[in-house]
Amino acid sequence: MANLLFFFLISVSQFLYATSNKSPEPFVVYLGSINSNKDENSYTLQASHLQMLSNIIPSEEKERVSLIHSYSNAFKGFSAMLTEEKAALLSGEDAVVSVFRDQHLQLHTTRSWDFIESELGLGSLKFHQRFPKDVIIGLVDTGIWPESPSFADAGMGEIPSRWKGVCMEGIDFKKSDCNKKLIGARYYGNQPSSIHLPSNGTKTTPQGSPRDDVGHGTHTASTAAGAMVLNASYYGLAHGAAKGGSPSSRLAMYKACSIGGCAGSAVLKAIDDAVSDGVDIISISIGMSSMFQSDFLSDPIAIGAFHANQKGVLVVCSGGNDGPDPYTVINAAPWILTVAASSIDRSFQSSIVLGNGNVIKGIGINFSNLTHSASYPLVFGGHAAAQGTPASEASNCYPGSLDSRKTKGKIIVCVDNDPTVTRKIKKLVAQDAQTKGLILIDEVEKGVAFDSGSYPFSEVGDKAGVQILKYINSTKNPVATILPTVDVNGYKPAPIVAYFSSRGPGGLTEGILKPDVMAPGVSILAAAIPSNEIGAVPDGKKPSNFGIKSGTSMACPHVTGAAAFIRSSHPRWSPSIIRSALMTTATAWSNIGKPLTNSSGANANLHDTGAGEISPMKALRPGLVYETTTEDYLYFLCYYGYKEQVISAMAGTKFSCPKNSSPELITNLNYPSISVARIDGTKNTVSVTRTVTNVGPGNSTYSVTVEAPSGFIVRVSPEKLAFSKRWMKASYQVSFDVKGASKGYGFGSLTWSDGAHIVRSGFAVNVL
Ligand SMILES: *[C@@H]1O[C@H](CO)[C@@H](O)[C@H](O)[C@H]1NC(C)=O
Ligand SMILES: *[C@@H]1O[C@H](CO)[C@@H](O)[C@H](O)[C@H]1NC(C)=O
Ligand SMILES: *[C@@H]1O[C@H](CO)[C@@H](O)[C@H](O)[C@H]1NC(C)=O
Ligand SMILES: *[C@@H]1O[C@H](CO)[C@@H](O)[C@H](O)[C@H]1NC(C)=O
Ligand SMILES: *[C@@H]1O[C@H](CO)[C@@H](O)[C@H](O)[C@H]1NC(C)=O
Ligand SMILES: *[C@@H]1O[C@H](CO)[C@@H](O)[C@H](O)[C@H]1NC(C)=O
Ligand SMILES: CC(=O)N[C@H]1CO[C@H](CO)[C@@H](O)[C@@H]1O
Repeated sequence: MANLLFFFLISVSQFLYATSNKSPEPFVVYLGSINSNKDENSYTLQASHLQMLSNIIPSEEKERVSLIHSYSNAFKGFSAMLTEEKAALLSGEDAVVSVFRDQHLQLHTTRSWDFIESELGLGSLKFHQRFPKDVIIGLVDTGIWPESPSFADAGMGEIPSRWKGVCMEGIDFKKSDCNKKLIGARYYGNQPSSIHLPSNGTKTTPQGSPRDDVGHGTHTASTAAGAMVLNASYYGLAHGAAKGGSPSSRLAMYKACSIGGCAGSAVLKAIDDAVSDGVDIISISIGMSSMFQSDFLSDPIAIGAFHANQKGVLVVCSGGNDGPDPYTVINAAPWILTVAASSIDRSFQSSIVLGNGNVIKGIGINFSNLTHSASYPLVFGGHAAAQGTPASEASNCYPGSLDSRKTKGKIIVCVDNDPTVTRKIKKLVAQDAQTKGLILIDEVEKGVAFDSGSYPFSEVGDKAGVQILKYINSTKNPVATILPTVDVNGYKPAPIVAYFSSRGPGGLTEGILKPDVMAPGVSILAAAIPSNEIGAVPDGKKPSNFGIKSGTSMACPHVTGAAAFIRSSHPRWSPSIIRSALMTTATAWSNIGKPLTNSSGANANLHDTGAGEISPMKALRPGLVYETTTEDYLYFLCYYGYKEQVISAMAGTKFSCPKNSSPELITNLNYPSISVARIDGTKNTVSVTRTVTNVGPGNSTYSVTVEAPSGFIVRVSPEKLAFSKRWMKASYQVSFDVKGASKGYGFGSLTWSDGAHIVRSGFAVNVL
């Protein structure tokens, strides 16, 4: 089904291309690495980009206007308005690696899940600020609200001299809005107004300012590195000290996105600038839809991240919100740290008291003024249909389906059979029908608390839903009330995989196990822009400085913060060492000591969780790490099937692929996890090589244990690895014998330990 839809959309879009090839559209022309031997710099490169354009477009004047961005810092290329025909001409040139349509990327938080609350996952860990090393985090996002207390710079030292970034002024944004915490801010002109938007944005974005008018960038930035703010809460909920994962780190905001999303060409420019400004880590909570996954060479985030990585900059990305179907994870290139989202151990309960005395634990955030003592008539939406409307629509709280004479002053119960009508819309429909409150029955979404502002709301699962409907059936005058929201800490089990979190395997290659790790992404409290939405601010209160949001967008900056924390203590560690440390120390267990589960309570697998929930403290001392070099990634590109000429352009130097390059070899990339894309029935075994580097005590001996799925015989050779000094490397082989295994993916892990360190690698093996 998913595949059919995929092909259908591809052919529709091809049809659209065919009909619109006459008018110019934004394209990205990617030219590979900068060759410093050839005296390539910003000036010479921009001139050569214009030259390339003028060679194919006759008029001098026109091409100047049509150049949108010139990329000349971390890699080279440009974006420009081109017709399909000119784009095809350019892609035939020797110097050109790839030419692709500028794409529309999405923010990885969804409006329908909007705000929710909780203490910051990492903020709750007691991070010490004793590590002096400055780490600079760059975020490619919707901008920043500099007045937020999370971006105060009290106690921060001088800005490191290696910083070359700027604080751009713009509408409602002054140089003085930057400080020693927020050290840089840039914005990019071509927000995707020229690109087709999926829907009509509700707000107009002032163009030309680093200021955040969406709230996404402010939230992610404060999650990664917000200063400690005492007494933070969302109108009293989730009260406590809020701070980012690495409160001592600096922030630089690269605003390439607005409420409608981001232009890929602007995201590329943002990465190009961030690398040359001197950031250490780039955090990107955006991406393309999993329906339109592009090849690595036409994916702006993959291209930008490749070159950032080449320059020693770690790129952390959200994996997307298109779960729980498989093959939905994006930003899954092997040089990216890809993040899945989990719940945390906090829940927002908004209990429902039925007239028969039963109390049902619902989930929701409300700031209503209903009182404990009074109760209100209860009505099922399906029993309150407007004339001529099917009960099935009314039971779903569809727009226009309710008869307000039957609902006025009552609490209404609706089901959620149709994901196209969001909770926000159902709430508006119920409010419009003059109801007192809404009880929504939704097994899947109930795990992600919905913020209904000042309107009473609670959400329950199927079981509790049946109980409520039975009660309504059982009596002539059913009544109920919705009790105040309370935040429940120590909620168990936690973490669990968020239902929306995108799942592996990756659509482009199954030879790399993705996502990499999981981090909190449900009901996250972090800095917000002041809300001007009607009904969002409780009566008599000032708009909150904090807000609650959900999405892999929120999970990504938790990992960014954790990575900054590790880097501040190990300034020499490369991006791949930091990733390995976070992966091999991640936990696969919940707070009840059981394996991680998904939101329906079934055991989660590695395509849901990656290596598991990050444990930043343990990641400081991983013992052994799997290093992956730029050269390894170039081999990956060979195995994936690109031409040597293309790979050489990306490398910035002549690169030769092995003769026998084939996709099966991707499994041998020295990654901290293992994925075997296919073992066919005739071969039965496959052997994989890995090399570990000792970053722990010099003199240590590790031995291996394996957890294998039934029917698998997994052998590791050698079974012991002895190290006599730090940075010493050792290799081992794993063989998977699947003669007795059932078809499909089997999951397991192998763990090296010296008694003090536990170095765990998950494996996924697909038996055909
Ligand atoms: C978007 O909204 C604007 C103004 O509200 C309107 O002129 C335009 O036609 C709308 N576009 C689409 C695609 O609906
Ligand atoms: C926190 O807020 C409470 C009431 O909102 C107030 O009484 C208290 O003094 C505040 N504490 C700090 C440290 O600001
Ligand atoms: C709650 O507030 C609304 C207006 O915000 C008011 O119309 C209503 O009467 C109030 N209800 C109670 C029970 O106080
Ligand atoms: C409630 O009663 C209706 C018929 O009156 C029936 O169709 C429905 O299944 C009942 N619901 C429950 C939950 O018992
Ligand atoms: C949880 O996992 C089970 C077993 O794999 C699956 O049937 C179910 O659909 C999953 N639920 C979600 C929400 O992913
Ligand atoms: C390393 O460990 C071995 C065995 O525990 C011990 O014999 C040896 O002296 C140690 N070497 C160093 C340099 O600590
Ligand atoms: C119905 C009701 O009592 N509303 C509650 C909504 O949540 C706030 C915050 O917890 C409570 O103060 C209200 O009483």
